[in-house]
Amino acid sequence: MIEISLVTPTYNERENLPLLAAEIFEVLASEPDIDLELIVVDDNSPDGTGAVAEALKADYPVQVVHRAGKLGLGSAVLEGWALSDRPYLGVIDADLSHDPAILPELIHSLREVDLAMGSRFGETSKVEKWAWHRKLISQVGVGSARLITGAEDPLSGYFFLRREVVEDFALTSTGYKILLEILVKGRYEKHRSIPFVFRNRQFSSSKLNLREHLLFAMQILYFSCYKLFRKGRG
Ligand SMILES: Nc1nc2c(ncn2[C@@H]2O[C@H](COP(=O)(O)OP(=O)(O)O)[C@@H](O)[C@H]2O)c(=O)[nH]1
Ligand SMILES: [Mg+2]
Repeated sequence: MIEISLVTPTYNERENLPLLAAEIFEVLASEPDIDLELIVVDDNSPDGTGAVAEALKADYPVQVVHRAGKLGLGSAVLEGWALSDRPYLGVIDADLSHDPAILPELIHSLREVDLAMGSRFGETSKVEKWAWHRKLISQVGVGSARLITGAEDPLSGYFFLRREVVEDFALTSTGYKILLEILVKGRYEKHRSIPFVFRNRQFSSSKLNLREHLLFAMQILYFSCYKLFRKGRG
């Protein structure tokens, strides 16, 4: 039995969250060896996502963390994981862009690897029509992060790991892209990338803004130095 806590951070995902939960548990209905609890971490969404999350408890194994205000995606994930004592942990966006169809493959991978990532850039991956500027930013960001980590999609927000991978260090990323920091600092030997179709959100809007992009540029610099320094010490 694989016991896993899957965190989904939410900020204004009232329409998306119930659809996500339904999709996840429908996919897992035919996977008797996976025992998954969904942990929703909501930052007091003005649209009432918090109450919608509470209502899911009637139908599914769901826990809900309510935080006072918008404190960032990365910190929401960490707070969700902190609530769990299960051996396996994961993250999925609530906006339906991360297709639950690959959940069984991602989760079963954890029998062989320490870290399993949904990848937007594999041979059979697909990213639905992105605006040109989003594509450009993504390509530059992914390109530099790939150089540092060697992973196919180091900025994916859809991934699973053995808890030991993140136990020994304090993650400092509170905003986006905690996977990058995990790849740089985490304790893992093997990782695997599984392609999926990245779907555009249908409801509400992205919270990725200029501030997050600048923060990310700083992180790339910092992690490059971190890696160089660690290598230098052997
Ligand atoms: N709890 C919490 N969730 C957030 C925050 N920012 C974004 N999210 C959630 O994180 C996921 C990814 O955010 P999204 O805006 O879709 O980012 P994008 O896909 O990179 O454009 C979604 O489920 C959001 O609701 C935040 O500050 N707090
Ligand atoms: Mg999104």
